[in-house]
Amino acid sequence: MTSCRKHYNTYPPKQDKFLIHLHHSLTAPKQTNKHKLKVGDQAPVQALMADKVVLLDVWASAFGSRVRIALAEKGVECEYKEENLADKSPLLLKSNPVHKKIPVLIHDGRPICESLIILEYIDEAWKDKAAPLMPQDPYQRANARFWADFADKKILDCGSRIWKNKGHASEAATKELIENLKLLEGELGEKPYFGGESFGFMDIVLISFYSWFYTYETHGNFTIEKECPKLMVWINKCKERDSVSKTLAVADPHRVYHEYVAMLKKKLGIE
Ligand SMILES: N[C@@H](CCC(=O)N[C@@H](CS)C(=O)NCC(=O)O)C(=O)O
Repeated sequence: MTSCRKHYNTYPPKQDKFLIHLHHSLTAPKQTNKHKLKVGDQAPVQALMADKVVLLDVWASAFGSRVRIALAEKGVECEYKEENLADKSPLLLKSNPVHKKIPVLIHDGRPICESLIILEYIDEAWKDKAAPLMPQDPYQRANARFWADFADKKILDCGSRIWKNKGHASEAATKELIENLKLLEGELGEKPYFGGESFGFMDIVLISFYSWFYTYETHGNFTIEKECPKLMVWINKCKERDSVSKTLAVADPHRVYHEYVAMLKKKLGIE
């Protein structure tokens, strides 16, 4: 528990430009035309409060990473608050009293929970800021939601069973994960991105797990490159984007393995 607390408290590291950017963006709010204060302005505080965005998160979380990627895609600045899951803040408990989990996005004082719901919220709340993340066609939107739900149900579950177990249980989980990744690769097909020509919702959902792929590959003794070469091409294409590369620089796959998973294993008493 102590090492866990120490671990969380050391984050974000001072040199982390991305998070410092997120933090500074709130302490020095941009004076957009909409919020520029004029002499005689009756509601300066509300003007500065408008579009106040806070993210309760944990650096290694795939669910949190996807929110950070979506915010970056939309160019939305936020105040980042690193949570200690071993000692959750009153703000987290108040903002997500049902699940008590990160990520939570707080927009103008109103909390939004569950990462997939947060992604759709970001897309709708800042629809004029950048290209839509969700497909425009209702059928394709339903399809994107189906695969996002599939990824969330299968990847974390198989991945966790890989590194939490040994022997047959770990091998079975590895086999299952590879089968699921192949299904996702099949859905991608020959398209550059899941939604077609442009990076969007389902890409954000799946690439957020990349931080954990190194852990799954190392424990499961396989490589995605060999098992799912087309998925690997897609991964590399996603990593070319600023939103993804900056997020993955924080949730670095090696750091997740050596620091975060090592901490969890110690906590769970796994050798
Ligand atoms: N379905 C949730 C999952 C979020 C989740 O599992 N968060 C974990 C960290 S990655 C958490 O906050 N766990 C704290 C707990 O279970 O007490 C989402 O998509 O946001």
